[in-house]
Amino acid sequence: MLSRRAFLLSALATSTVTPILARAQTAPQASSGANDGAPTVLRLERRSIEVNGKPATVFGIRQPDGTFGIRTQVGKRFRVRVENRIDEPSLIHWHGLTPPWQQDGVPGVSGPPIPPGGSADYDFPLRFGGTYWMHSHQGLQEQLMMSAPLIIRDARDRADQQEVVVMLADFSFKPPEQIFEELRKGGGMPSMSGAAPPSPAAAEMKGMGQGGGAMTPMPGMAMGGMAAKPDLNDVKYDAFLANDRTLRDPEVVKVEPGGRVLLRVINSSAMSAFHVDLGALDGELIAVDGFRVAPVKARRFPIAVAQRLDIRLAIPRAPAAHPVLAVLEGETNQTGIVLRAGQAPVARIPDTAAMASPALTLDLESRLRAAHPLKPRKADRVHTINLTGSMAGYGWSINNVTWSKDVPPLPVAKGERVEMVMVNRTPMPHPMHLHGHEAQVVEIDGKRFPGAVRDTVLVPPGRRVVFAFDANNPGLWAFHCHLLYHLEAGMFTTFRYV
Ligand SMILES: [Cu+2]
Repeated sequence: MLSRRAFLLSALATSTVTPILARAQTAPQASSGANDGAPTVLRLERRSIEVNGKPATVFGIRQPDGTFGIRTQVGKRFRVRVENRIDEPSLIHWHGLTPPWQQDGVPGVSGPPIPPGGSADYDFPLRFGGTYWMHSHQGLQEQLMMSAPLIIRDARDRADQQEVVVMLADFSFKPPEQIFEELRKGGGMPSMSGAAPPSPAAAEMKGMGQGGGAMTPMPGMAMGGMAAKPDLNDVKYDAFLANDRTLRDPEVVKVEPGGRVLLRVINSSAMSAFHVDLGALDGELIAVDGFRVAPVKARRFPIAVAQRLDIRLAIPRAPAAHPVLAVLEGETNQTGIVLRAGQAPVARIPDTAAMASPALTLDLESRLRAAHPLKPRKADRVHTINLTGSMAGYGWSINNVTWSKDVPPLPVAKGERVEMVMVNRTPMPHPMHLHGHEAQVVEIDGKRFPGAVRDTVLVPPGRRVVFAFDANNPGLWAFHCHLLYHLEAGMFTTFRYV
């Protein structure tokens, strides 16, 4: 046994054939006649875990045999039936995939949520492989771990390479609704959300952006007359989990001395960014958000909320325990797993690091180069996306507009090369997530370069980052900050084309 969370190669292709039950949110064209077995069933359930010795009830997305999420193969169809076995509506988003828009899993945008006891069917081709994940886009369910890995194997996966999935999460014993309520109340200052003009502080941030490249916000460092610290970690969590566990009782994965490991790190946290710390091991980053990059060697890698890192490791021949840690940005809290090569003792690892991890920067992002970039092309359409809002009243918005169903979608036309120019006018970093398209980072602070193809990019305070994509998947799509409580507060918008 690799671990209790290890993926079992599930019976994806069974001999039983069941008809696809059409549902409103299943695109008619998706129901092809292709007959490669029954759909994989994913059940949305409540489950119990133990966090530092205390019981907790969270959600889970599991197959009937207990497998968390899905591991499948590129080129196959994504044929899935989601069964809602919790007592509230839910809907699952296939984070990073490019399904027909009705199957994207965003309630109120892609379709209605699945009622308790109901189910929904999905069927679309898997055009590319990599490390993805799935999570509820309904309310605050993601905070309660309504999420799971979604691994699509491809030619990168080698027979002589052991796959290890590390799913990071932030955990609180407080109900998410209470967390949000407390953020909203925080200090009782008036709300800055809605159509309020940019605050002087925001204007100041803009000025700061000019020197932003050289000015890495560090904990405790004064930032242009703003608060002494950048705003990191709005929520004080009780624990940080790696595959459901803390470092008091970490997952220990047996690996081959001298063997190769492919680490698939998924940051499924609601609000927390980390630096992945490989200790004495040299890692080779080969993909971000599922897409290949020119390999980057390092022992520490930043990972923002919702991002993924594929890291190749060569395990030394000598028996040893190799912790793979994730240190919370701006703090010392850490979580992780242990790779155990041979009969090595596994020492207790403290759940705080000796030194605080710095705030995430764009240093790595600016070095990443897509292995398969978009074709160079002039943008046909440019949307400026000012990230706006403030901690006061916990109002977060895009272009000073707080999301509601009445906000018109951004216009896009089919076939266009679109650029989203994201400018952060707040003192908080925002991991921005674009749905349904292969997006590429093509500019940071005015410098053009063929950066990573990815679905989620961090925009730190005062910085400007440009996402380019080809409008090749018509529909109504979400585009938002992936910090759960920012999203809930209204840092969300849509774009549409036919
Ligand atoms: Cu945000």
